[in-house]
Amino acid sequence: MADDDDDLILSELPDEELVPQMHDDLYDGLADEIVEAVNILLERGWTPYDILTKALVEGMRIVGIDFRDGILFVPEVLLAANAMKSGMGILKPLLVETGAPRLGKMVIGTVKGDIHDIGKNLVAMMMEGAGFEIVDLGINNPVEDYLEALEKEQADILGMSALLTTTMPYMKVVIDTMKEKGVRDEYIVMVGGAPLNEEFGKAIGADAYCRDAAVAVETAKQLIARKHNVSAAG
Ligand code: B1M
Repeated sequence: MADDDDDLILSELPDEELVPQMHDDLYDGLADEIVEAVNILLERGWTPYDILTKALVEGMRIVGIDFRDGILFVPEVLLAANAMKSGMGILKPLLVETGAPRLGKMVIGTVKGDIHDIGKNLVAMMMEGAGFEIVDLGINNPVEDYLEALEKEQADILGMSALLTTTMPYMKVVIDTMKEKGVRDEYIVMVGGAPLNEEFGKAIGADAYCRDAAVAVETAKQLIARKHNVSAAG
């Protein structure tokens, strides 16, 4: 945001100044600075989750407000997204534990017509860290891609992400198609994305709406446990 930041030495800033500086650097799409600051916070003993939520996700929230208000435009937001991804790249191996017993398998992807993937990537990352196996279909997925992957991967969970009010209704298309093909009850369906809410999740017939990545992990654990209990009882 400011030009007089050129001679700023990030490592000399205390946490309470470094974090707002990261929000500014994310806003300005400065990937190298974000990488440097993430490493500084890690060295200072911050948990990867706190860095993710307090520095990166919060910074992106601010970007979103100015994007909405017409202060930032697509090219600038793409740079911010790129900087966010650079930071997430460092945190990913730290969030994704190895050797944990697999809790279940999730196919996840952003729906047709929608290319937003940061939130979906975060959910995938956190789910993997919690012990789920993830098959990430990326962005812009038609119903056929979801159905094919669910069957091929023998997945337990379908996760769908949508960030646009114009693409979120496509989630219902996917769920309705699953019903038509008689496979809806074979899978847990979880949905998320900024414009969704609990009510929408219920209305389209999803098993759960997840407000954020942490909620997605907790919800998945609960629904998987319930599914296993039901199959054991049956
Ligand atoms: Co777009 N965009 N964008 N954008 N963009 C929004 C979504 C918008 C709200 C901005 C605004 O106006 N304030 C607005 C949508 C308005 C609406 O529909 N009502 C918007 C628009 C309009 C557009 C375009 C149409 C702009 C244009 O071209 N004129 C265009 C559409 C392109 C398309 O998809 N067809 C567009 C393009 C882009 C960029 C490409 C520039 C870029 C995306 C880059 C990328 O993703 N690789 C972009 C970005 C970055 C945003 C904002 C600023 C940030 C989104 C983000 O990454 N948030 C966004 C504003 C905002 O949301 N504040 C905006 C951070 C992320 C961590 O949060 O994705 O919500 P989120 O994910 C959370 C939860 O929602 C949840 O957990 C995540 C982690 O906690 N969650 C799930 C998400 N998915 C889940 C799936 C689950 C569970 C939980 O499954 C189980």
